[in-house]
Amino acid sequence: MSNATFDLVIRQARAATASDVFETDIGIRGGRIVQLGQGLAQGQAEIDARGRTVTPGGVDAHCHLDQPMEAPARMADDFRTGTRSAAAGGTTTVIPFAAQAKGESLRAAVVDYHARSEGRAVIDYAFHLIVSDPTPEVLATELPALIGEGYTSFKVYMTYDDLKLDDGQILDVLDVARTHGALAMLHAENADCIEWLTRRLEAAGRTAPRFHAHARPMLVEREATHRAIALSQLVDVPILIVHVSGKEAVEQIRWARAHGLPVFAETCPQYLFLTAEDLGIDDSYHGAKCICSPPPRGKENQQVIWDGLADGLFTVFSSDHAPFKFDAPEGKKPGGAEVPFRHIPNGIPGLETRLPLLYSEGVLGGRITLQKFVELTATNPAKAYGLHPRKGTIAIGSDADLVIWDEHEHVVRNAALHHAVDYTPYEGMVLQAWPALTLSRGEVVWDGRQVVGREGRGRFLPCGQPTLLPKR
Ligand code: DUC
Ligand code: ZN
Ligand code: ZN
Repeated sequence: MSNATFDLVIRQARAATASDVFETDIGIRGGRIVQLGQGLAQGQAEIDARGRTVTPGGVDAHCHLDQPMEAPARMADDFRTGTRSAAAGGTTTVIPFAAQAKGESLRAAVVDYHARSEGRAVIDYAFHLIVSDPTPEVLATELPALIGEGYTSFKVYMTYDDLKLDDGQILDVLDVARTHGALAMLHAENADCIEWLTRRLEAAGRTAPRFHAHARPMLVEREATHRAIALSQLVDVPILIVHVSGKEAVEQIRWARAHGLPVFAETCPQYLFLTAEDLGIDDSYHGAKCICSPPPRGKENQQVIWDGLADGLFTVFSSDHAPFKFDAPEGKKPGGAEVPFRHIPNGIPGLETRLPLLYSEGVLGGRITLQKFVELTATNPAKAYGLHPRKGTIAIGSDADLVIWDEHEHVVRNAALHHAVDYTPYEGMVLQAWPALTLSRGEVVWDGRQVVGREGRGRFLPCGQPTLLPKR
C-alpha cells in the first residue's frame, strides 16, 4: 500500500478561477481537491501540467438529453452519449430538463427522468424541471416538495403550444419560486406573434428552413423578455432569461439591470458563431441543421453578444444542446420528409464544442479574460443552480472536476465528436484549443483521444438554493 498523501497531484498548473490565475500544484484525494500550493508531496499518480492552463470542469446548465418528445421526433443523445460528448469537450456537470407534459404530474416527470439517466452518465448531473401544467396541486404541493428535494430551478416557456404558460400561470409559478427560494428560467418569445407570422409565411409559400428566422424576429424575443421582466418585478423574484439571442432582448435586460432588478441572462455559442444565413440563403433544406429558437441573428448582432459576455450582462454561457439528427425521420426530416419549417424539431448540438469555442475565440481571441471564461462556463452556473462550491471552481473541498487545456490548432469535425448527432454546425471551424484531459472527481474521463470515463460513474446531484444573490 502506498503512503502517498494524495491520490493524484497535478503539477505546476496555471490554474484559473473566476477571480484569479495562479501557478499551483493541485492535490486530490477522494475525488476532491484537498490542497493547493507549490511543491506538494508525492501523489499516488501524477500529471505534469507545466505550461498548461487548468480550469474548473464546465457546468453546462442548459442542455437537453433524452427528453421525451412527441413522435416522430426523438432526441439523438441520451445520458450516455450526451455525457460522453460533454466530457470530451471539458464539461463535467450537465443540467438537463425533467419535462412535465400537460396532464402529467411533475413528480412523474422526475421519476421518469431518473429512469432515463440511472446508470448511464459518465459525468455528474442535476435536473431542472420544466413546468408546463401548473395545476393547484403542482403549485401547492409538488413543486415545493421537489424544490426541497434538490430540484431548485425550473424552466417556463412563453411559446410552444404543448409547453407555454400564460401570464397568470407564469405569475403563479414565479410566486412559488419566490416563496421557496428557487430560480425560474424563462424562454422568452411571444407565441402569438410567432403563430401569426408563421401563418402568413405559409400562406405565401415561404416554408423553407430559412423562414424559421423570419417567423421569430428579434421583436418577438424583445416583447417576451420585457414581459418576463415585468412579471418578475411584480412578484419581486429573481429570474434568469435563457438563450438570449439578440440586441433587442439585451437592451431590455440592460434596462432591468439599470433599474436594479435581479434579472440574470444566459447566452449560447450559436449566437456568437452562427447567423440567420446559416439557416439558408436559398431554400436548401440544409438550413434545418441550424434551426433553433430563438434563431441566430445578423452578423452585427454577434458583437452585441460578445459585449454582453465581456461586460457582465450575461451570467451564464450554456450550450442549449438540443440534439436531433439531420438525415433521420426522428430528427430534422420528420417521418423521412423535408417538411415546412413549422414542423422541424428545434435545436442544435453543442455540448462538446461549447467550451473549446469560447476558450479559443473568447480567451485566446482576446475578447474575454480567462477568469470571465471560468465565471461564465462553470462558477456562475454552479452558483445559479445551487451546486457551488462543490462544482464550478478550483478550491479546497471542491470536487476535482478539472480541464487541462491543449493550446494547438484543432479543426472541428463531426466525425471526431462523441454525440450521436450526424452533424455539427461548426464543421471545419479552426479552433486554437481543445481539452487535453478532463477529470471528474479526480478521475480522467477524457484523455485527449478517447472518453475513458465509465458509463454509470456519473452521480445525480441534488441542488441547493441559488447563491448568485444573498439569501433573501
Ligand atoms: N428552447 C430550448 O431551450 N431548447 C431548444 C429549443 C427551444 O426552443
Ligand atoms: Zn427554450
Ligand atoms: Zn433548451
